[in-house]
Amino acid sequence: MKKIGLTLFLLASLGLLVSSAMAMGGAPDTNTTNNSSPTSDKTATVGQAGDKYVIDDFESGSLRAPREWWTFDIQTAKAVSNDTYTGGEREVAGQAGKYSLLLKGNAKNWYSGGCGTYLAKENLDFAKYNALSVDIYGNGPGSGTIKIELLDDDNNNWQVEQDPAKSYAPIYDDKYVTDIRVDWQGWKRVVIAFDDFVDDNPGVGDDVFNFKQASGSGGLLQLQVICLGSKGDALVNLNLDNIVLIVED
Ligand SMILES: [Ca+2]
Ligand SMILES: [Ca+2]
Ligand SMILES: [Ca+2]
Repeated sequence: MKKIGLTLFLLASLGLLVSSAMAMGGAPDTNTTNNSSPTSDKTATVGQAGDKYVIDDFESGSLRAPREWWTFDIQTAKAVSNDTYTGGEREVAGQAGKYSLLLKGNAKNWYSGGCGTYLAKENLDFAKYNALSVDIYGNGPGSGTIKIELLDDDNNNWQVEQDPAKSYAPIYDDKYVTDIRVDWQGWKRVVIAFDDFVDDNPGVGDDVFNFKQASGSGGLLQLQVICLGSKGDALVNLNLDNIVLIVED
């Protein structure tokens, strides 16, 4: 299994090589019309909300504002109406609001592309959070696997420098990853403690979670989501919503 995982990762990295030139291009702003959502009372939230930090709930219906996402390689990455995404855990479905992020596309050599966003802002410290919560709508077995990446700033410049010769791997900063295999139908909330993320580049960065803004470091800089097929050429088809940094007991 280890070998398969490694191969998967290498293939995914290979795909990133092709992708990264476009990675900062931002998402196509696609029209999504929706006038009759049953949960239309929900208002858009991005940012601090009580003891949570909402990275995005997609209620603006846009990947450009208030939060800007870049997308790469994936055939479809856009905010879509939740009208047809209603099943699964009742509480989670009830909190999905009007829109979620659809990630859909055929994998090539397992890799199907993805999206990312820059999180760091002056005087916004993520150090108190210890887990990531994300609501995921699956379409049953084989919906795909998402690799969530968190990158911190170890050389104090508020940027992630990448090496084009090494699949755009970070040169100075840590990358922490976790994989979520989506094989369920409907909405489900997945909570991953930061402790369960794995350092993807031991020896690069300082190999410590430095999500705090300190000594010139921007702390936690960015989040990326990479989509992988359940088979080498499988269709990835899932939705993300309510991507939130939380404090877990
Ligand atoms: Ca939503
Ligand atoms: Ca840096
Ligand atoms: Ca670090």
